[in-house]
Amino acid sequence: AAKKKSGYELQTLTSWLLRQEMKGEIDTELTIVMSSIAMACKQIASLVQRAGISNLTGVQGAVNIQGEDQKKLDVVSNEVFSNCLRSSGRTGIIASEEEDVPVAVEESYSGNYVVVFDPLDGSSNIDAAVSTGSIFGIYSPNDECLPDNSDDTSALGSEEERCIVNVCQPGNNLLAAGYCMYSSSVIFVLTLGKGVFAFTLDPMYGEFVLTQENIEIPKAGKIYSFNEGNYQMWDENLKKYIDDLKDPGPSGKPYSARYIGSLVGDFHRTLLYGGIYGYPRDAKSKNGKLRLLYECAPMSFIVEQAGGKGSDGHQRVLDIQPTEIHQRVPLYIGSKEEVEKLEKYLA
Ligand code: AHM
Ligand code: MG
Repeated sequence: AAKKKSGYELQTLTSWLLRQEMKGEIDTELTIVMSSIAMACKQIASLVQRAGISNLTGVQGAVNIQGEDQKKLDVVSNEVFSNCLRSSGRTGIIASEEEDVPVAVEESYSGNYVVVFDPLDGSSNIDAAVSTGSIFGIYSPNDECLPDNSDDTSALGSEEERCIVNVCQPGNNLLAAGYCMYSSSVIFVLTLGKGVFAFTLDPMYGEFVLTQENIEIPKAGKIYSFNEGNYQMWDENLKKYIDDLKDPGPSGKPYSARYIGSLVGDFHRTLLYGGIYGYPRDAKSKNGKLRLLYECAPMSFIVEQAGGKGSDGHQRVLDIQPTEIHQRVPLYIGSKEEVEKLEKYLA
């Protein structure tokens, strides 16, 4: 279970990051990228909280590349995230769930890191003030593909191709990943590849304060989180798995169902309480709904850092080599034993 920070020593995200830098866990550049992401999350938190007041509820009128209605807040959050990353001066390429293709940051502001993000996940919940979140992952440039300044870069094809190649990296290459949940508290969860840390936004000071260190997900947990409205369209072996979870068995206690419909909220609960979250493939959506780059890979990196598992039902999500930027994959994520049990049913 997660250790709670106790005592009087308050550590802000900024001072924690600087400490990681001093320890040599991250370089200055990455520290700056992380701070700019935290800044974006604070701005989005405030936009989400005031949405009903400032007329930011409802749809924008546009449809994104994936055929989904964009909410006003999807569009604004995307701008906030991408502006913060650009002005950090440390990102080279940014890729968003809400944009058609990844883009190179203009030269004068450009740095090295490749950042993928979903600026506002679960936005169907927004108009009812239910939890939402932002998700991000940070990669190094894919060296084979990045031109160095002196070389002729024409062999690399268009800039768009260069960006896509740099973004299509397997989750195994992630340097850092995290999310920010906009809920009854605003919580920023982060891994730099050495454990998972959570920071809570103190609304009084506007600072993220370290509240949990080295979070460990319970090995097992009796909560499942699936959109069971899709049950009829699921594969038979998945139906059998879910049916068995509902069987009270000798203990007389079946699993409990919890589903918000916001990956960040459903994942955060799973991380702390244990259990399993799933977004399966079904008869209509052969690869499920969630995006490998912006949702499944970052969350899988975090869950593994907490001792859990992230799987597409057959293999580690982090091992999947993306072939398209908006690629979808089925996702089963959570406590190690629960994900392994599910994999046995699907085998
Ligand atoms: P979004 O990125 O368009 O918000 O969609 C992703 C969301 C996840 O947060 C959530 O887990 C899932 O979609 C819920 O989908 P459904 O409504 O089909 O259950
Ligand atoms: Mg999303």
